[in-house]
Amino acid sequence: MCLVDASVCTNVHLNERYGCDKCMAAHEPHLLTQLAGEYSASTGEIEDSQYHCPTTIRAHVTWERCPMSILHVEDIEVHADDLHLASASATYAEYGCLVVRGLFAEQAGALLADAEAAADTARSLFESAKQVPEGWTTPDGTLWIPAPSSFARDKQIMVLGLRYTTSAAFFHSAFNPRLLDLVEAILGADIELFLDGQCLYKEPVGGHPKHLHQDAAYFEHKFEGPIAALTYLVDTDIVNGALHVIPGSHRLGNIAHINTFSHLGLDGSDWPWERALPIPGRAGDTILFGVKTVHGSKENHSASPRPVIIHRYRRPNDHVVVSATNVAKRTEAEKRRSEVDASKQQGLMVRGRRRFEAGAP
Ligand SMILES: O=C(O)CCC(=O)C(=O)O
Repeated sequence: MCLVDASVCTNVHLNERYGCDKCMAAHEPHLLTQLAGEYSASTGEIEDSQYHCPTTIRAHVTWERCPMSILHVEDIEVHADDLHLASASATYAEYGCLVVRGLFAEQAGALLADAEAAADTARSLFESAKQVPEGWTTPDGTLWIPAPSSFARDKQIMVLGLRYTTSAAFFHSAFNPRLLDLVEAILGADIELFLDGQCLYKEPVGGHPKHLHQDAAYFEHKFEGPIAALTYLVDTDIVNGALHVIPGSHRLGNIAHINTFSHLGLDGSDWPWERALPIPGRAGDTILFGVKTVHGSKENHSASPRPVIIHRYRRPNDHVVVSATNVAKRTEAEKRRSEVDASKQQGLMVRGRRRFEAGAP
């Protein structure tokens, strides 16, 4: 484990760079992950003992490092019609997640119609599914994984072929002004889209679980990484697959993942579902979480599908350094982290401008 020695880094100021002696990386102090103590945004100082190097993968980290996991949804919840940007972004910074009730209440119906049309298309293309390392894909870009034995077919939908390039309603929803105001309060004035939108679709009566995980296992970033804004398109609860989060887990650095049925996930014995906070919600409710915030969702046991859409936003100077969907690919990708060409990763700007500096990648 690569820990930054507090005797060296206490009272480091925001605009200085701190080099970790193990991995030799230079880190902005405010990006070091706290294991204890507080980073004070007002003084720009780190005020306590040990800080974790963000580029190291940590093994044997369990939910017990995360005392904030035992919270109520109300502690991380705000309402879109009564949004106070400063306090909402402070809640997000503290817990690594935020529930915004009603943010897409007006658009949820149109988005659901497009999701269901995309699901019909995917099912109509089922016979042409081709095998890929993650499962199978149909020509519309839907990702399928093995179905439970109770299904009539051997494959189930996991990621639907609903993206910015296939649905105007979906693309348009990425520009939701209240969402972007909130993302701006968290990330700053310049914001780009990361990837082209995602729709996770749990089919009825046994649709897949997504094991607890950090998105950083799939796309680790150079800096703080994207904010995900996941929106329920139907009323969602424990029965049909509510998102679970572990508030405060974003402070634990990159945790080692294992291969699971639904790709990379945390070891269930270290990260039991019981320690995660389920977030029931109405169609149009949105949950924001960071790349290191532990989250996931159980099976859909209801008689109807459970789709969610996800927009991801990041600072334009940020980029992926490690990308993988299983442990073997991750191990290989970690060896090539310094070879990544950030200039090939530019997303569409949704706020502000892309800034170029001489010598910057
Ligand atoms: O479908 C869900 O509820 C979970 C989605 C998720 O965890 C992810 O995309 O990272």
